[in-house]
Amino acid sequence: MNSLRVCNVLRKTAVNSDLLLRGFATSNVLNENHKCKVLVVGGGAGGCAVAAKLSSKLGQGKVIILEPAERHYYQPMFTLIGGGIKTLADSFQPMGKVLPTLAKWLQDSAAKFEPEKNTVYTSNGDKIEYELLLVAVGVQLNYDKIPGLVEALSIPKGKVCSNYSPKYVNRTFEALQAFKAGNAIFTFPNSPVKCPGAPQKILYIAEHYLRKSKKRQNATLIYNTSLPVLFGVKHYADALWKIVKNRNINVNLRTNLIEVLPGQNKAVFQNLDKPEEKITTDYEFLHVTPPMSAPDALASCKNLVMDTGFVDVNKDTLQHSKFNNVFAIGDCSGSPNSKTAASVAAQSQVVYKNMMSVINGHTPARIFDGYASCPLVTSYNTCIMAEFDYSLTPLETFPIDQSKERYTMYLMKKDLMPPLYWHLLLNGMWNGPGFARKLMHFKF
Ligand code: FAD
Ligand code: UQ1
Repeated sequence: MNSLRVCNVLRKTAVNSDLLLRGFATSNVLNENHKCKVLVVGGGAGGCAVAAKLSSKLGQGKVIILEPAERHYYQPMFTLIGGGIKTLADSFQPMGKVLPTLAKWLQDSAAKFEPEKNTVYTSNGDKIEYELLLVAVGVQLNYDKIPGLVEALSIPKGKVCSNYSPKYVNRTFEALQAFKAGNAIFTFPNSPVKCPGAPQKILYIAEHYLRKSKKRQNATLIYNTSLPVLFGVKHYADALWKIVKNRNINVNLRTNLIEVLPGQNKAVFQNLDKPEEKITTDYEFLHVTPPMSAPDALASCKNLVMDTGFVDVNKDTLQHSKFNNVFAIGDCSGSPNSKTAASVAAQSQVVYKNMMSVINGHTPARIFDGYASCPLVTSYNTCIMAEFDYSLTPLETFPIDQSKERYTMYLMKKDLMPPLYWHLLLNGMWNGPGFARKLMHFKF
């Protein structure tokens, strides 16, 4: 057990013991001071990938990863768990198993960023001084912002579910199986979201599930989205509109969930274009995508973030606009790309190369093109593989029309992406399909 773990044990003991509490409270003996070349805050997809690259270049002990979680989840699998295609146990690894061994893991969370002093304070009161900082804290799920939702999600075997959290994702397939007849409603919130395709992937999987289980004729499927469009990229939105029409799914744009009444099985929506207009709908199944935001600890450091709370970076280099020694990756970045693990893959090489440039006294030169990919699962055997850039122009890897539903793309999502994530991305060896795209488009 290292000294940090000993300290953590002592800290927990101190909470329970008056004697210890009084003994330690007057001194700082429990708080540690750490110094490092690079501090990576967050050991999710982006933090882990870049920490792997940096620590293998810089060597043992140069990189600290600050990450509180015991488990690292492969979140893109949550969609398939909701459809009963994978299990929760398939979706995670112990954090200690995925973080790079050459980096030092502090199992704690960032409570306060002080970029002017190159310092981060942790929730346990430790101080970490760095030369370079990578912010990779992802997004925060704000289930509590919708009155009645947390209560609805706490009802055992209830009708309300959400693929977005490992705490709730198992409820989705249970609720689908229990569904008999009535309204099945799927929501998209009035906030930035990670994987903006995921709220409708579960809609299509559920629709197919209801057909397979002969319950479809008793169900009314409703997709209520806060957005003014079905999908942000027209090429794929055109294909998705055909699907919802053919499969008799009701889509309500600019319609935002504002309250759940679990006792009455009713959901209240607001028309975002006419805020005084509220619509209350009965549900027998309700899949909620929660409002999301930048994590509080990050958003409260006004010098680091934009008005939205996300890190204020140059969208090309992902370097902070004020602090040259600070970078961001992934969902917490304010760069205007869709928040996906596929973007993280493409960003990871840009961020790594640009951080190494700063370390070597050069100006960052690598450019991120805004690449994002969203495998839009449309049934138990089809998927539209959406890929696009900052300008929302398709940037497709394969020399075929990817707006078509395909079995091959479904297999890629289900069977190829998980090992690619665990073995390549997290070890710093997957920079997205840019290379394959160039190769294939040249070849054909
Ligand atoms: P995360 O992977 O979320 O990691 C953030 C880490 O920061 C976490 O480990 C967290 O514990 C840690 N952290 C938080 N606060 C602090 C703090 N204060 N101090 C220290 N650490 C902190 N992407 C795709 O490309 N394809 C898909 O098909 C896809 N489907 C998805 C489906 C669902 C249902 C969901 C939820 C996501 C999906 N995504 C998909 C999105 C993808 O999972 C994210 O974009 C990706 O995980 C972002 O990586 P990240 O490192 O930015 O954040
Ligand atoms: C991808 O690179 C990636 O990162 C690991 C994902 O996250 C799981 C994806 O879902 C997708 C689709 C990509 C893009 C890869 C290809 C081959 C299109």
